[in-house]
Amino acid sequence: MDGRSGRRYKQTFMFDVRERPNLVQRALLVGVYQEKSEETEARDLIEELHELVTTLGIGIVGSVVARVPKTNTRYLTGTGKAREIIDHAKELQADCIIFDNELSPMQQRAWEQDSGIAVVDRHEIILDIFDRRARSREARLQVDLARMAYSIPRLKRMWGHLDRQGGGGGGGSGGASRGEGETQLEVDRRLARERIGRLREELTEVRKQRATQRKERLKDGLPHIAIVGYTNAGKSTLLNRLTGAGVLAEDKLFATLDTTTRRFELPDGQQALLTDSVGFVRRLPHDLVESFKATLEEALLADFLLHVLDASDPRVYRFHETTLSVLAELGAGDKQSLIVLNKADKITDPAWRTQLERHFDQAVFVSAQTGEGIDRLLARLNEMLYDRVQRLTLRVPMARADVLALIHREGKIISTEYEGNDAVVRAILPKRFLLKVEAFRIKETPVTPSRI
Ligand SMILES: Nc1nc2c(ncn2[C@@H]2O[C@H](COP(=O)(O)OP(=O)(O)OP(=O)(O)O)[C@@H](O)[C@H]2O)c(=O)[nH]1
Ligand SMILES: [Mg+2]
Repeated sequence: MDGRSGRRYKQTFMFDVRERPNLVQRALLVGVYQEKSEETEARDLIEELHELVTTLGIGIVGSVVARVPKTNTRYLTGTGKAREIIDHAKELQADCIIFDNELSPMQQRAWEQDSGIAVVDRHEIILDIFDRRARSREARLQVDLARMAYSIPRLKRMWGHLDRQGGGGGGGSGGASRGEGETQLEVDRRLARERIGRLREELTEVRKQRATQRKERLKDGLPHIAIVGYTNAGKSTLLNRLTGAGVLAEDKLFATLDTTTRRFELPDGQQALLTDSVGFVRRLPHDLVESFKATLEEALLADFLLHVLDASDPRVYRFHETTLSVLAELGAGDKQSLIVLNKADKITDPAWRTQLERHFDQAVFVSAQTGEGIDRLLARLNEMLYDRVQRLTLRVPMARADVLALIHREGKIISTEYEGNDAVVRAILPKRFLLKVEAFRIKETPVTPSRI
C-alpha cells in the first residue's frame, strides 16, 4: 500500500522530465542579470545551462540573456520583459522555458499561468540530472530528499498544472475543481512531510554504516587524499588510473554521485587512501548541497585535496573558481591542495599549455586516460606526504618474522643484508609504525624527497 502511494507520487509529484521524456522537447533558455558588469557571467551561466539541459535530452530552440535593472516580485523580470520573452517562446514554438535564475514558487506559477507552457529553473534541471544518475541507496535517498524539499512549496503549482491539463474539456467547473485541488494539496503536503521524515531516518541509518567504515579506515592511520573538481573533469578516471578501482567514468555531467575510497601505493612504498566523489557545478542548488553534504564532506575529512581540472577546456579558470567556491561553502576552502591539470593529451596548442603553466604554477599536467604525467603526480604526492615517513636502518633477528613482515607490508625495503642470524634492513616506513620497530633501529639516514 505504502509503496504504491510512493509510486503515485513519483509520477505526479513534480515536473518530471525523466518519467515523461516527451513532455518537453523545445526549450527556451532565459538568464537575467541586474548590473551591466554581470553580463559576461550571465552568458557563461547560460552556456553551462545549455549543457545541463542537453544532458537531459531536451532540445534547445533559443536563449535569451537580458538585463533587468530592477527585479520584479511577480516575474523576476519586469512585466514588459516577461511579455517579450513569452512572445518569443511562442514564436519559437517552445514548449518549455528554462530559467538560469532561481524562481520562487510564486514566480514559477505566474510564468506558467501567463505562458501556458512549463516553466522551470536551473535548480530543477540539476535535481532531475541527479535523479537520473543516483544509483546507490545513499545517493537515491539524498536526491529524493532534495526533490521533496524543492517540491513542497511548489505542490500547488503542480496540481494547478495537472488540473489544467485534465480539465481542458470542462471549462465551467473551475471553482469546484479548485476546491478539490486544495484538499488534495493538503493531503499531499502532509504525505510529503511524512516522506521527508522517513527519508531522513533511512539516511541516518545509511550514514551510520558509512561512519563505521570511516572509523575502520582511520584506525589504519593512512594519509587520506580526496579528489575534487568540476563535473566531467576526469576525477573518476584518475581514481581508476591510480588505484585500479573500476569506477564508472563517462562523458556525462554528474556521472558520479557516490563516494569511493581506495588504497594505493606511493613510490616510496607508503600507502594512502584516495577518495573520488561528486563533481561540482556552478549554482549547485542549496537543497542538493544540503542533502549531499555527507557525501561532499568526505573532502573535508581528507588530509589534502587533488583538485582536478580539464585543462583542454577553455573554461578551465571558471571551473577552478567554481570548485574553490563550493569548497569554501563546505568549509574546506583552506585545505592544502594540489592542482592536477588533466586531459593534457587533448591540449594541441603549446601556447595554451604555457599559459596554464604560468597561471597554475604548482600544478602537474597529466592525462588520466593515457597515463602521461602520472609518475610526476605520484612523485609530488610523495613529497607532500614526505613528513609522514622515516628512512631507517634496522637490525632484526631472523626469528622476528613478524617485524620483517610488518616492514614488508607497510613500508618499502631499500636493501637487506644478512649478518649472522640478523637481517640488516634499510627501509622507508610510515612514522606511525616507528614505535613497533624502535627496538631494532641502528642508524638513520636523512633523505630529501627527490632522492626517494
Ligand atoms: N582525452 C581525455 N579524456 C579524459 C581524460 N580523463 C578523463 N577523460 C574523459 O572525460 C570524461 C569524464 O571523465 P570522468 O572520470 O567520468 O569525470 P568525472 O570528473 O569523474 O565526472 P563526474 O563524475 O561526472 O563529476 C570521460 O569520457 C573520460 O573518458 C584524459 O586525461 N584525457
Ligand atoms: Mg566521476
